[in-house]
Amino acid sequence: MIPTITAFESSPDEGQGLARDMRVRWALEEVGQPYDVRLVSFKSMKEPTHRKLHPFGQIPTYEEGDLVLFESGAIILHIAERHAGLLPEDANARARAITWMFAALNTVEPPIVEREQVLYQEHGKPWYEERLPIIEERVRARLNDLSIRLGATDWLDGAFSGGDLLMVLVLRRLEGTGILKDYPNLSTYVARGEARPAYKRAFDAQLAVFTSKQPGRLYGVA
Ligand code: GTB
Repeated sequence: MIPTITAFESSPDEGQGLARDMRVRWALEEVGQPYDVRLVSFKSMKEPTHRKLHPFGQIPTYEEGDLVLFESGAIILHIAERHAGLLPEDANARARAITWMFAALNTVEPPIVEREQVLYQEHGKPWYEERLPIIEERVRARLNDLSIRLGATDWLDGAFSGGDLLMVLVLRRLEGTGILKDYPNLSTYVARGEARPAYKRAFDAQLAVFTSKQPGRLYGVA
């Protein structure tokens, strides 16, 4: 059965793969599962039809027959459990890979998202100048520990897994901030993820949503 996912009709990042449908697209590409995409507007996401799929009125969602899922982490885990390619066979290695999925979402991503929120929503507030460096320090503390753990290895725990998929995309949110370059092995790790053919297919697919809407722009031609 071909699953259907939802994605932004008009993503604020203009197709740079920062919206969370990218996680689902990449996972599906890694396991070789074709998928359909339903694009949703910001308005339609908040309407009852979409809220039946996603209680919080967000993307991504995942529909497969009778099954409807939301939360990108849960969707990746579902895909990884049903297809080879994102979780090891060995039970303990599998549990560790799942642990890294949670670490990406629960430990590394929160300060990164909080930093973005301070930057975009609290700019100009009286506390802004004081608060930003505090949050950046929290981000750096996580990156420092992650960098030490990753060391000189290619992936977090043996072969590439769903944990790496989520971690690479979480770290990508820091691209362009200048923070990641202070952790060379993490920069290389992100580049390694981005070099995977499945990543490229997923990236191109979500970018095509943006480029196809730009008059005079050809897909793949900036
Ligand atoms: N915990 C949920 C999950 O992991 O699935 C979070 C889902 C979520 O935040 N969805 C966002 C959304 O639907 C899109 S990904 N937002 C609309 C709303 O809440 O009304 C977050 C996102 C959006 C855009 C960019 N960007 O343009 O750079 C980056 C990240």
